[in-house]
Amino acid sequence: MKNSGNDPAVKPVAERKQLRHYVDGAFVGSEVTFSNINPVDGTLIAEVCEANASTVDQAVRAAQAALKGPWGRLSVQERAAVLHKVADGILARFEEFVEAEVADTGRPVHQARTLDIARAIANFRTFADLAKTANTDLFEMATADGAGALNYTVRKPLGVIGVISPWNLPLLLFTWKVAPALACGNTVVAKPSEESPSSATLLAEVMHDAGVPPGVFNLIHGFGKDSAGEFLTRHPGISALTFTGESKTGSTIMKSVADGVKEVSFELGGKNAAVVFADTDFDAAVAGVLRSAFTNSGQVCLCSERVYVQRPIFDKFVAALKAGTERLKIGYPHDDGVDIGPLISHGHRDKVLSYYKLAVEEGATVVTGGGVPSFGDARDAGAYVQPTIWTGLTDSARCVTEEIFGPVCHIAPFDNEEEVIARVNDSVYGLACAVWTTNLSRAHRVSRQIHVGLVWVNTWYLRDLRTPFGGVKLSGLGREGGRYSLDFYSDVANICIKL
Ligand code: NAD
Ligand code: 6OD
Repeated sequence: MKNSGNDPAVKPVAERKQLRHYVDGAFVGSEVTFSNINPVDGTLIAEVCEANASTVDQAVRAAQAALKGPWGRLSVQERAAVLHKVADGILARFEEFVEAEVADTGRPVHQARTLDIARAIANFRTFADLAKTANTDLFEMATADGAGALNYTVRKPLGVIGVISPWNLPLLLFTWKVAPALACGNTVVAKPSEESPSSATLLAEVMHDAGVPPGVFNLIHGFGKDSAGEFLTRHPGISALTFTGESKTGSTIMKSVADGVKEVSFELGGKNAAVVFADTDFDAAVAGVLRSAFTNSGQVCLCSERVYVQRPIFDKFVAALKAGTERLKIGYPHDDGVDIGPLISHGHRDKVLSYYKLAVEEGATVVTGGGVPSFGDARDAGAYVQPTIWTGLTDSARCVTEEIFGPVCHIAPFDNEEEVIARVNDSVYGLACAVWTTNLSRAHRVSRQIHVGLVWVNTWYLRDLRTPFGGVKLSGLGREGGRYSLDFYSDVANICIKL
């Protein structure tokens, strides 16, 4: 919700917590702000400044200038040392980051500690070390005069990188792009989601204290269309745009950057499958699918919304997943043992609930869930939904083909490998798949035939940051992770020396 600076319905600006932009080494405000709402109980967390075109322009110009300043003269070892200082800075303020992430999203504190903030630190350390130790190619070639030539590649910074990130894993996904961009010597103008601006603002403080030179990291807040996101994607001063979010936003951004022929890296939506073969370790598969369907209230792009279970164990699997789902604890982020928090917002809850309704209209059997939990306390003003399982839908049902991004999965039976591979691949998306089997040959055979960027066998969301990450079809463009990130965030040039 946007507020004008003089709106009488809200407290005077001076009395409200305000999240500001960070541009050219200084925190700056805006006249127009919007409200950051806690999805646990609907309370106001802060007012967030919304960057206009002029603020975005200042940020991009500061980033361009910083390329020519001290940052541009640092060796990769010196840059890596600065990024380790940033990681140290997050570690030093670990619990503040946890609380910021929890306030914006309502996720369980345990998850914020073990996944979100821990991964933000790992992102800085990993890409600092990778950049420092990366090699480049060398090709010796023969020439007609017999003297030969040497070709070697060098990686140079691309320039100013525009980073736009979503709300579902706010700091994890923000730093997943900011860290390698900086490690490669670029400067950055980054926009977190309007739904989760707090941890990125803390990161700006950490960058400042770690001695990142002014203009190297710039943070702008705001929305997408007609706001900071669009102003950034349309700005001629950026060299590349890296984006995580919905597929349709990716498509809009692609059009925005097309005139300038900017490089893009897109991590987009998914409608991921889990495939459970009858030979699986049954308990492990149930626990695994419980995790892959409901982690972060199903708001992970990698979550399994389509579960295919081989017919001999179908009924037993549905019953076990139902029992596991009904044991999940829905609650306050700080409750002991809480598994499920709210969705990010009431707007997103409306979308998820519209699919809960649609599933019934499409003929689903609701195995469990399907509604809104009632607490009898402040959480009733929050954005909670019940974790939900459906069976009985056809493969063409909208609830089986469209990304819902909530704590929900549909379980369908299958008979053989060939059939299930075809059904998994029959999707406009191609991000991730989890395969559950104890047959090693089958694991290899099936994994290669699934048309996605990421296959997990007997596990889910197990990450080695050196590996390529990304999707095919509507799920994305390009790969990041390890040397794939170094390649994207660098201008790779060949130098040919005639000997
Ligand atoms: P979203 O696309 O609505 O927003 C993402 C970001 O883009 C936000 O910062 C938003 O302000 C900005 N934005 C929106 N419209 C824009 C425009 N026209 N120009 C420039 N910026 C614009 O996505 P979301 O709702 O924040 O995130 C959920 C989606 O992200 C889901 O579809 C999920 O699958 C996807 N996702 C994908 C991955 C992946 O790795 N593939 C990871 C996380 C999330
Ligand atoms: O773990 C990662 O590096 C990553 N990009 C995760 C994306 C999760 C989607 O919600």
